[in-house]
Amino acid sequence: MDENQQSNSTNYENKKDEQLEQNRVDHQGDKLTTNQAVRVTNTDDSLKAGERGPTLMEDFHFREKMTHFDHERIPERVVHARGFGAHGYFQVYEPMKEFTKAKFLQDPSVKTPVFVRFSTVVGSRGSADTVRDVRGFATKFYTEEGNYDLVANNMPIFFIQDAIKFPDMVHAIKPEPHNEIPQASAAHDTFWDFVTSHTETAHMIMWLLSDRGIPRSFRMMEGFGVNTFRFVNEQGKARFVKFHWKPVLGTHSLVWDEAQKLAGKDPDYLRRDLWEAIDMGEYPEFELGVQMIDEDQEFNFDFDILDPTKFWPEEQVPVKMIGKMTLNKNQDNFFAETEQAAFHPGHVVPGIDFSNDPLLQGRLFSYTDTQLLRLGGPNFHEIPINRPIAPVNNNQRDGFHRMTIDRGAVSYSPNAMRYNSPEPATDQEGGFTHYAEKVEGQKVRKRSASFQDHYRQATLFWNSMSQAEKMHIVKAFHFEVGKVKDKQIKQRVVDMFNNVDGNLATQIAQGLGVNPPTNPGGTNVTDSSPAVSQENTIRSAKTRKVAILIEQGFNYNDVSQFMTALTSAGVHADIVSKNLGMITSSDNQQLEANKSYATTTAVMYDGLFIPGGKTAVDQLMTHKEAKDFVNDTFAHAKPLGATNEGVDLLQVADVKNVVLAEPQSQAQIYTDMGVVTVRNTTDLTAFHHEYVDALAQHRHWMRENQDGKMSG
Ligand code: HDE
Repeated sequence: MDENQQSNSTNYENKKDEQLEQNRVDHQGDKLTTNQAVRVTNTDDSLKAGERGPTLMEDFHFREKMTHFDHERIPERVVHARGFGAHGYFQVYEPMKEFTKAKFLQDPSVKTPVFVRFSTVVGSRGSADTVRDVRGFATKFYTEEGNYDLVANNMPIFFIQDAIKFPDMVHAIKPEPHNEIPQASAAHDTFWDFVTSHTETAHMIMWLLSDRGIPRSFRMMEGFGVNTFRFVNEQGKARFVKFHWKPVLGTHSLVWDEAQKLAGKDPDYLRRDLWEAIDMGEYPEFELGVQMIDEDQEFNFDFDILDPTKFWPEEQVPVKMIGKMTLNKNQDNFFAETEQAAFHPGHVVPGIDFSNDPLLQGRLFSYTDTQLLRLGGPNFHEIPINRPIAPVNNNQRDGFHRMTIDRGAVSYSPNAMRYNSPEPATDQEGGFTHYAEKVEGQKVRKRSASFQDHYRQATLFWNSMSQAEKMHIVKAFHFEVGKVKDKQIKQRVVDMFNNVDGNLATQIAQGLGVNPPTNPGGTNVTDSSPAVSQENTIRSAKTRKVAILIEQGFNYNDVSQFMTALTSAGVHADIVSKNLGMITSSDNQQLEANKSYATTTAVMYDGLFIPGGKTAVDQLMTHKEAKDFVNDTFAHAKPLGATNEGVDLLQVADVKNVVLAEPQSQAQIYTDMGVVTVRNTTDLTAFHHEYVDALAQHRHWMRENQDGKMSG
């Protein structure tokens, strides 16, 4: 890379930020004004005829302040209402010329600015982050050739095959209209009535009820473009393509009990996690991958590659990693950026094109349509977060909230008065030429016979799950369908999923109090796709969060060494105690408890550590909250560590069937099912290694099913 290139690319990365900068205001040291910039002397009292008299209409400051407030809300998104955004950049690894002419996928030195919005689908804007749901993962690339939006989800398939079913599906899953219950949940009659009337949903239900439905973090979530697109190269050669985001930290999930508790303890859990990570400089990274299928291979699969209820198993169509996205800047203003961002799967650039996937085709209509209402008119592309960096030139004019001041008399095309400006571009000049796919057919309202198999990939997914993942799916059925009131619908669920796997259906029936299938069934699919199991993901302790429980008289050496070890492993710690403030150790050193039982609980952490110090541990043993901390951490299969007398707390809590360091054991480290203990030592280096390793494992599922106790 020569110096020029370097400086160009650096400039490009900053371009969106520079553009946004023109709209940013800090109000630091300014005088308060009206929207007409007239200075205001008092904003606490309205203008009255006498101190106890009526407010006067001429109080323009009151009128303006109140009117603006009255109009502050805009409609929330009809789906994906709750979301959270961040800025960053994307860099391609190597030129993708062979496959696509998209300019932002050619030069590894160019950092293309991006804005990403993560979301849940069903809940309203104020709903909890950790509900069971699909997560949206929408990325706007501000490329030199215009905006490209990759509007993805964290599951690779969808509930339905044809977009015309989307309003029905969304009506069924949203709160029931007569009483608006339940919020942000699929656990109700109308949804399962819909599911059992549409067997095409079977595969997506398996994903939704799997651990994918409750991600640990937006930073630990895969993204999938779902629909089949096309890559088109300079020569006009096209390939079918599916897009993937793979998180560098691996794909990890919460367990259901934890997700439910978090919804109450910290409804902002996922947005806070993202915000804090970026704030601390731990920039989330995602690799962009593509699966490609040549046009002449279209019919070589035992599923239709245009069917959005099917994924392309990575073992059959490998994912080629083509670049990486880094999120390195938090938004300045939630409303201006996250709330006003308008994504659209039809925002493509030359080199990326559509397929006839019927879900995609319908999506192409819906997004602009809904944004016209939500953002109040046809000029929402001018809102700073939506504005391309590339220049916008056309003859569109007027409409609500027009910002651009188009000069001159001409606003039509072609024109002679302005020498036909702005003039259509040729292919060579970067004009978008639609892929010249040959299309012919009779007008029919029909679905292709190749879309008829609704179960085989659902079986494939089930076969790919580990024992723990399978157990979580069954438990999720018990919760979701257990909440359904109509017994016939419950029975229909069992009967429908008997087509996926007889054993699964039998287990579902057990928890629902309905009949197990008389003839346990399933498809004839026996293979699996290891890539879809989260057991096979990347594991890392980096950016994880551990709670350290202390009381007066704690062992300072145990804590300080542990904290140093965590820091060097990239792990964060909170000191938790009954009360906030300074806590004194057995050797008179002080540490500040930055969290108390009142302000935090075990579900906020990835792991727990209990240091020694007899006086401290004796007190902890009398605290119900300390035992709850241990029990929840254990039940949620998270790593537990204890040194010296700290182990005593585990012994009086519900840590069952685990080998722990005994009081007489001399410096021997015991690691059993993610519980790491040691006694009678001050040298803790090896203990720290074991603990960080247990933390990197994310969860220790072998603990589940201990005397029937399960967390999921
Ligand atoms: Fe969306 N979807 N969707 N969707 N979608 C919207 O557009 C729609 C689908 C996705 O952070 C809406 O601006 C139809 C699949 C994301 O702002 C709406 C169909 C995938 C987001 C809409 C689908 C998505 C949306 C609501 C076909 C994964 C949030 C607000 C049946 C690839 C974007 C809005 C953001 C948002 C329609 C299916 C992803 C109503 C008709 C499949 C991530 O236009």
